[in-house]
Amino acid sequence: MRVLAPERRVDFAAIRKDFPIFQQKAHGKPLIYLDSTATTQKPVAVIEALTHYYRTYNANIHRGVYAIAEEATARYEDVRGKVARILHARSAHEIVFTRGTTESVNLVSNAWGRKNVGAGDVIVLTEMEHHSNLVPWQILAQERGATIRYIPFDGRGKLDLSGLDRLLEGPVKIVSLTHMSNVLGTVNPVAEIARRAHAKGALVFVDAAQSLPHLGVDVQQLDCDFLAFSAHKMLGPTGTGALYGKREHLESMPPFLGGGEMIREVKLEGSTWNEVPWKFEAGTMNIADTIAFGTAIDYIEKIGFHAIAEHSRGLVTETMRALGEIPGVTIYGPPAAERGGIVAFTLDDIHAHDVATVLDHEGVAVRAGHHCAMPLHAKLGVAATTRASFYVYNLPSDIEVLVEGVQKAKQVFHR
Ligand code: C6P
Repeated sequence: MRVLAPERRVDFAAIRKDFPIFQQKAHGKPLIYLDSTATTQKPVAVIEALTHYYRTYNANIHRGVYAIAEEATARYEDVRGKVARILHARSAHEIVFTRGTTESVNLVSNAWGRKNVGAGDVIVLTEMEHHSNLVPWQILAQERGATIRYIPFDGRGKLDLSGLDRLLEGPVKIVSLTHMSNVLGTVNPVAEIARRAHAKGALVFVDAAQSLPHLGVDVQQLDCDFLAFSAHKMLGPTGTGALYGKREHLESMPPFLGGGEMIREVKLEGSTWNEVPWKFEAGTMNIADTIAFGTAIDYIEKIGFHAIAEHSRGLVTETMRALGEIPGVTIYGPPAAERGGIVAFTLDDIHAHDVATVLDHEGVAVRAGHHCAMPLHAKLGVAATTRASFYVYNLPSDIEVLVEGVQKAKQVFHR
């Protein structure tokens, strides 16, 4: 990766060359990957970190006293420190490795939720949540006899906070919300919501699956109690991610999964737990992928979250302008200046899957459907949207191909 030195301007065209997948063709055309919200592509450094682990120091962590086991343990724990650094956590003890955002939500809804949420209690979510930050809370509420209240979506792209104080009245135990919508790109005012929730005695859980990769986050500035993200959405491998939790919460929670390594002492009569965060890391963890995620963090830090956010904003601005000029295109969500690198749209009454199929034949990979946000789509009044999303390897030329493809879809379906 080359970063142009004095002006600190990032050469995104050079960055693209670090991603081997772009040497592939799709339907004989150059691959234009516009589905980074689903998962990002991986730079060669991350792919090599995986093979380097398996080739040279593959061993289980926290167990062996031999050299390669100690190296694996040190490198795995080193990533915990990197995650704490990018999140601005107070300590690496506040970082629990998980399989990703979904598992992090389930960890808290089970371990914290079963201890702290009872009959008649209230959980506050929003109408723009991904199913991963909705279904686990629904399961908890059903099991405990709690109720869920939803911060409404204003229909144009933002949360309607006018009734928030009323929603926070009574035995509200937790407010859980997305920092950045995976459909609209909307960036929610989490710090303000956290301040108002804390004033009423509720905890705040932040789904940062999209915001961390696109904008960077600061857990102390947000003052959230928990925060979840997935490594695979920020250049890392699949199957790993993390939960941030304020240490006092993690310490007061019972374990989520039982098994090896999460214990201090096991007797036939009962067991005691390891200290945090290892209390929540039962069994053999995803060692290789977590270590390679550390390489992804190094790569991202060289670019800088600020540069990534600026780059995405530029691409989104141009996409919204160019798509907006095509008759029949409806773009959902707030103006470009108020969103991350995501643009969801419909084209006349052509089904989103049909639009995506035409684009696929042009080499353009976009996602079509409800994007695991069915309640949000119900609010938008559409069953499905076509979604283009960007990351560090996308260039303005990708938008030209996207726009030509959408025009072609219009012709194909004779509208
Ligand atoms: N959204 C998308 O295409 P996992 O699957 O655990 O890594 O992430 C779940 C998740 C949670 N919250 C938000 C805001 C998300 O965007 C996602 C994943 C992908 O939109 C896959 S459905």
